[in-house]
Amino acid sequence: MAWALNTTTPIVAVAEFVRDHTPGPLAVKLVHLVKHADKPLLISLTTVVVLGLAITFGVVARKHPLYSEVGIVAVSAIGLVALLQQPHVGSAAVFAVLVGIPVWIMVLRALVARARPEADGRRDFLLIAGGVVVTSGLALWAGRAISAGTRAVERARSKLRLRVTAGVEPANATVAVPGIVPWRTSADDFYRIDTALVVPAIEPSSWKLRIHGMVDREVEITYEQLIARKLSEGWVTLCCVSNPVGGNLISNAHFSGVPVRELLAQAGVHPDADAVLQTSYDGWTCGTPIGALTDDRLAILAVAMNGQPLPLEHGFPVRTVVPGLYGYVSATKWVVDMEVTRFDRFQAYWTQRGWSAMGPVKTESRIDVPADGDQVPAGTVGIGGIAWSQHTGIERVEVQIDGGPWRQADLGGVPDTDTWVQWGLQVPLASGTHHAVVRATDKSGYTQTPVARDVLPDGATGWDGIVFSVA
Ligand SMILES: Nc1nc2c(c(=O)[nH]1)N[C@H]1C(S)=C(S)[C@@H](COP(=O)(O)O)O[C@H]1N2
Ligand SMILES: [Mo]
Repeated sequence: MAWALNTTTPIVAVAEFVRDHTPGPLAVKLVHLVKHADKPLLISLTTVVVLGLAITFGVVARKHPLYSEVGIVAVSAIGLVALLQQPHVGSAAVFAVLVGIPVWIMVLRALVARARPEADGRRDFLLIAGGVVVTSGLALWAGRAISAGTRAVERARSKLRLRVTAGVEPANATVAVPGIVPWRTSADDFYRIDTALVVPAIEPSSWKLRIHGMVDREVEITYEQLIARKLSEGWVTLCCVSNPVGGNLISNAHFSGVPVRELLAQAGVHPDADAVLQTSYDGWTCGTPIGALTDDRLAILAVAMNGQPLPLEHGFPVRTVVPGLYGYVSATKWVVDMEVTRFDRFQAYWTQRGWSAMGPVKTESRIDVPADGDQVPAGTVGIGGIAWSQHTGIERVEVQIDGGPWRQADLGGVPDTDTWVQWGLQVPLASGTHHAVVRATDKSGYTQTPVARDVLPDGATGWDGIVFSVA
């Protein structure tokens, strides 16, 4: 596949190898907490390590050429193993490593032989410079190849004209407390979580999805065939399982796509199957309960978000969206494969690292205003935020101030149960320090537990609280 040439490079492959072999809890820190900074960081670190090795081999080559040559072969072998573990190995990258080994060794031999024995300092310099040039060249080539691939796909994306809408926000979605996060999240502000060190660049014309496993007949569908079908649309609030209480790994947008249920029906799912193992173009996996993909909810192969083709970092050209489930068990970006199977037959990327196989979203609420630690003007104080219980719906939100009675907040409008809801209330408060906590009750009658639990293994619980002062 031609486009695979552009995104897989030896340096990135080694960095991804490191990522996948990092122990679970640390990997979460890397992927989820450092967020975007982890990606350039890991790639830069890998480059620095390779650079250090190149310099070391150069210096060692002067006295012990054999050691340095063995070192080069060993490091290149690690690079090759890392590359071959990638789901879409570009032949250019493999070629670069295979050709790189003899070239690097020959360059070192030539440098050692050419420099006059009495000019030791100069020879060291040449050997070190050689290593720096080799590594920098590799890193530069990697960077160029990646951005060329991304630009080509951005061009293809900008030419698409999809028959989708941006959706209309419910008239009363926004409550009268300024400072709450906007009800619709723009593509730019939408939270981003994934393991991809380099955003996959997939030409729509090369994309296809394969549905196989415990089915009567395999289904293969291209991008062109997918967007030619009738598209379903709706508002969905996506949430990350590693969103802590009060956190912002949650966003709401209008999505358009083809119901997964229709394609599964076409394939004919066997009655004893209970899971779909989804795989992304970059080899990430997740397991989704078949029930959530075949009932009447808006579980779709999404092609657009807020009326535009998906941004590359949110899964272009096609991702899965399933209301009511955390992203790590459902929302596969760059999805290319769905295997109908059973939960007792596989483990997916995060379940291998200690996270729960099942990931229904937990009912939660958050205070956006006042911000924790704020000082607000004297008089009536506006308190507000969001609450969510996707696919169950929010029935009631209550706020407790200074341990007093629970006061019911006003709720903003929602189109259905799949989105977050804004809440707000106005409270006259005396000057001084106050604390407030919030709790939501969902439409099943469940009221959020005050028991604080961490995000691992299946999502945080507890009440969000703030301390603020009134002037
Ligand atoms: N290919 C791929 N898809 C993925 C992930 C990933 O790492 N790789 N992360 C998942 C997780 S944990 C979440 S919370 C959502 C986040 O989607 P977003 O980045 O569009 O908000 O994507 C899901 N889909
Ligand atoms: Mo997530």
